[in-house]
Amino acid sequence: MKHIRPSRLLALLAVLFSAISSVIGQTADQAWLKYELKGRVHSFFPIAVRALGSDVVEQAAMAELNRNLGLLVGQDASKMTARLKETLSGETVLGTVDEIQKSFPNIHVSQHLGPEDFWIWGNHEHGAKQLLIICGGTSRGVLYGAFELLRRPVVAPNLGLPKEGLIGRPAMPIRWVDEWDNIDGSIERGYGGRSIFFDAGHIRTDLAPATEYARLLASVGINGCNLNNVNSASAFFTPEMLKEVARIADAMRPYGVRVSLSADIASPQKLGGLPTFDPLDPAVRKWWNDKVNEIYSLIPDFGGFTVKADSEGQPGPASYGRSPADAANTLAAALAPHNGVVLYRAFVYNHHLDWTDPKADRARAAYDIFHPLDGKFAPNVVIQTKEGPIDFQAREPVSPLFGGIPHTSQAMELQITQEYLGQQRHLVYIAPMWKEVLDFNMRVDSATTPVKQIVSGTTFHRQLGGMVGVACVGQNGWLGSPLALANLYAFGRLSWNPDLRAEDIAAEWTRQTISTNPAVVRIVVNMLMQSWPAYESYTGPLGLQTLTDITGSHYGPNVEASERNGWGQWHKADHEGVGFDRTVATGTGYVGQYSPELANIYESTATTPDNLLLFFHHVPYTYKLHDGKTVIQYIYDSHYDGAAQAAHFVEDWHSLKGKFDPALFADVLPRLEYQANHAIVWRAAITQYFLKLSDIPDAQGRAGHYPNRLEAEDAHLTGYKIIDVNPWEDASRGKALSCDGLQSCSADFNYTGNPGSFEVAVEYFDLQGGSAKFTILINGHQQDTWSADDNLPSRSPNGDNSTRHIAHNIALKTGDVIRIEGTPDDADHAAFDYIEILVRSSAQ
Ligand code: GCV
Repeated sequence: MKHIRPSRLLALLAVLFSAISSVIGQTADQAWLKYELKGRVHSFFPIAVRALGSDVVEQAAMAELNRNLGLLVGQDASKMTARLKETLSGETVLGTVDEIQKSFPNIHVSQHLGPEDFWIWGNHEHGAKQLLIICGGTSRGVLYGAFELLRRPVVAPNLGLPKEGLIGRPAMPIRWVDEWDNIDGSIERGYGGRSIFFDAGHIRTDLAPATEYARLLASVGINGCNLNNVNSASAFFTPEMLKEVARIADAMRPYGVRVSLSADIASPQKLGGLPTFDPLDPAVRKWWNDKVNEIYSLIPDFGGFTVKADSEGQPGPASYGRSPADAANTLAAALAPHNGVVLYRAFVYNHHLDWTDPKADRARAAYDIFHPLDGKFAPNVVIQTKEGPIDFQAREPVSPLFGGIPHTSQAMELQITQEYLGQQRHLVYIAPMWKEVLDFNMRVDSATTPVKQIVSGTTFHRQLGGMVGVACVGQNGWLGSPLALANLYAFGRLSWNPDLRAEDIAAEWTRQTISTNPAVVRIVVNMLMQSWPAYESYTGPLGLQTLTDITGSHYGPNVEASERNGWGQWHKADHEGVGFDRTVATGTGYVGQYSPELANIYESTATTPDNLLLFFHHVPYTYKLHDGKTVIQYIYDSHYDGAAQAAHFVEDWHSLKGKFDPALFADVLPRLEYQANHAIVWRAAITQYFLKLSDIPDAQGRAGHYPNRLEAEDAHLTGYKIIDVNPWEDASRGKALSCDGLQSCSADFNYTGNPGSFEVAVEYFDLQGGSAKFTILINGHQQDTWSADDNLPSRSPNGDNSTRHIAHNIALKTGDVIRIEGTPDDADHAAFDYIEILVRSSAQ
């Protein structure tokens, strides 16, 4: 961190303390920094905490420790009585290497601390002589050491401090989150409400949540935050806006989080009025130099730029026949004198590919474009590559680019926000996927070269490198769903130490966030660990990608949305078979982008792992996987297994009732119930789609057979019209009912089964643009009523918004009339698909 002027320091201190003391709407305590949780408070360190330096980050570290200690004794440590202090005597001292050495000349301080490293050492004495030191390479190291100390009793309750002290150092220098916030306060792919930074073209007045966010980030070692959407960046570069952005930098600085901005390559033309944005044009270079100088005059520790160019409609150097290296290096030259970096995204591809060309392949793009440029990038350029070659799908192979640019610094980009993974409405803990990628051996030059060592800079001896997580936090509990926060936590922990295990991180997070009760930890960790496999199973298994609506919501099932368009997410399913031939021998040649050992594995169906089979190969439905099961049967089975697993999450959560914060329990339960139901929507859509396409029945007789279902279009209708649902697979038999232009409509079903008490499930479409009302009546008597007021994507009935309401304990006898009455509201036409009469009672 650069030297900061005293006046600025005072301003920063004011920010820090106002953030801590004022009443804050959204706080880091709502995530995992819950010091009041049993098991978090401890007497691990003496309560008299002293920071040797006045640096704002060191002060933040001290404040954090006092916060925890304050809860230890039920009061603020700074307000404790002398007697109490005497009882809990000794001293915890914070400082940089220089500060500690100066104050404690007799203590041998480790000389090898990098700027973000820390050393925690205790003299193992008791009483007044007890001394605990948190020493950092710089004040940021001190801060990370403080958070380590606070986490330790939760993470490693039985471990004391080793005699020689505890050293901590991050595995990689770049540990950033990206926000895709727009200047109007909306967030691209954000599922946690509106921006904590921006609103209506300005920076928010109250930036306390930004400080709290920085605190949360720092607690897991994240040191950078790129604030704005890569798709709408230029508006942030006006002089007025940059002054406002400096306020965000001030708000986050106490926690060592440097801010950076996405840069639009066309800014010199769009904002500067130049006739060109050719990166090699001298006037363009000067514009960038001046702009960067202006930024650093306002934000001396500015991190740098993130660039999306020549991608999905964003302007780029290709307009002038220039390469990404030309563009990146122009920005890098402007940033270099200030120690700023360019994170140039490898997500560059043509989204107007010719789907009729068997050789066209989007997966090839990053490697085809960036591999030839290896070694041509300035030292402060980092190529930021998504973990897979397509776009954060349920499963993809690891991007071959990680092994393809050994002379270039690299960062791995991953998504914390669950764009293609259930958008935070589904529980999907992504750390196991990230771990698979980090541990994946690229076998560069036949050596052991796991991705984690490539992106940390170790393998190819690069100074720079790291991990970037697209977080898209908002005002609604950061990520909009309590359990989704495990992903933000895991991202930070893995970027600090990619050797950690996903299940251990899950346990750490659970203990800090939910409960330290071993039974709770076991069940929650199990749910988290099962969640990605379950999601993959009920969406797109075998490397098919998510099978969602890729041109729209990216949420519900829509198998053909990926086909016959230029976006290149094709899976090439037809009557005979499914999968994309990317082999060298007969396909697009993508396989050849991997090292020879990996290419050999992926080139053959026999050696390709089943879970990626259809990403690399086109095979008949009757092709047998390694365990002898056919591809088509696997598709059926995995969807039934995945949906069963999702139903299990509800039961697991129920089993935890009464064991922790009832508000958290009550918040999460309906989310899991929703997920279990949406998994059924997915299951029905994908299985009936492939059943129809392949014409091969499910050997277990499930796909296409729904014995408990009563189709809405078979009912006796009053007002309701039968409509075609698009895509057809998102509704039972492709049809549903819609109440168009009437005050209310109804559908009557004759019950012909045995008498008893049942659950009646109504599968309806909760459309945007209104809250329709539904009522269930039996023989004219109302049994249940509810509003379709969830916030699900789309205004047309489809798998995005297909959801269900379950009425419990409904007594039925043969001949009863079950009536579903729908009352539309505005654009929500009370559409529904079917009802199901279920014996199972889940009225828990
Ligand atoms: C910011 C996907 C997302 C886009 C995103 C893009 C990217 O295509 O759907 O919203 O744009 O990735 O990473 O640039």
